[in-house]
Amino acid sequence: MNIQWFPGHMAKTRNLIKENLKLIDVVLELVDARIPLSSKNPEILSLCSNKPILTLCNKSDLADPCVNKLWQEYFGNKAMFISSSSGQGINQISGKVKELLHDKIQRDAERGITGRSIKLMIVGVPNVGKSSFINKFSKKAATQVADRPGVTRGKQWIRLSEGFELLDTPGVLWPKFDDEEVAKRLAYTGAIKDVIIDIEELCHYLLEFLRDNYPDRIRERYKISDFETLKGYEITELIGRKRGFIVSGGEINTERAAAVILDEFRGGMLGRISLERP
Ligand SMILES: Nc1nc2c(ncn2[C@@H]2O[C@H](COP(=O)(O)OP(=O)(O)O)[C@@H](O)[C@H]2O)c(=O)[nH]1
Ligand SMILES: [Mg+2]
Repeated sequence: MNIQWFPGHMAKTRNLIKENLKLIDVVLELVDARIPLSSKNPEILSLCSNKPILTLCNKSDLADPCVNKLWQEYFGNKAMFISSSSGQGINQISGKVKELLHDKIQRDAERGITGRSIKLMIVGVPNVGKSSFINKFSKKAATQVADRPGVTRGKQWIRLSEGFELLDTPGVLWPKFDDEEVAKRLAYTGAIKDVIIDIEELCHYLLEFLRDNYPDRIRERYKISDFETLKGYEITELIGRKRGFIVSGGEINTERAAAVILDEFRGGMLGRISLERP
């Protein structure tokens, strides 16, 4: 379904990550807090084999805070909710990483190994915020970018405070493509390009989800009512009419309406919404 991930590309990414992993103590797996499961790479566990993984649910500022709480209970202490745009939660990451490595740090100390830096790598599917995260995380804590000789040429380590080092290039993982529901959720959040899924169809499904889960948001944003029993395409028409998206002949320009609705959803104008619950 997602044309940018043909098998050759996947094999290349897989090898690249495997190679980098040798140097890494903890993998930071970025997912989208609005769709924590759908935005996970299907092979993350086998890809990272024996390395500890800390799941960072990014864009938590766009997700429903009540649903974030449910996910936090579901994941337990293996996940954190953060926002790479506001910086929320970023300061707690280093403490969490040390917690995850507690046994290893203790073992090392008993053997007299101290002062080793803890090496981190970011992985995640497209558009979850990897670049934004690296930017924010390193600005908060970076002292310098080190070009380390001896490892793969050109590999850059960002030296952070408290003895952390972060690989400056993220591992770009492929999303799940076998499940249509998952593909739709990825498309709503912008992880899969619209060319792959018809935007009107996408909008209809989104409106039906909102009708069932967040009806007040539709009411407030689009000033429409009596849509609770309507189908997605009928709600699109209602909104299109309200907004005056009319073509000559008096028909509603549903394509334009769908594009605007999706844009507004992605821009956070419908408020904080989670598309997936535990
Ligand atoms: N609201 C919000 N937007 C974010 C956050 N993190 C990233 N973004 C936005 O998501 C989009 C993709 O981010 P980017 O860092 O390029 O993702 P990447 O493809 O994983 O590197 C950009 O428009 C970012 O501004 C976040 O925590 N909150
Ligand atoms: Mg990027």
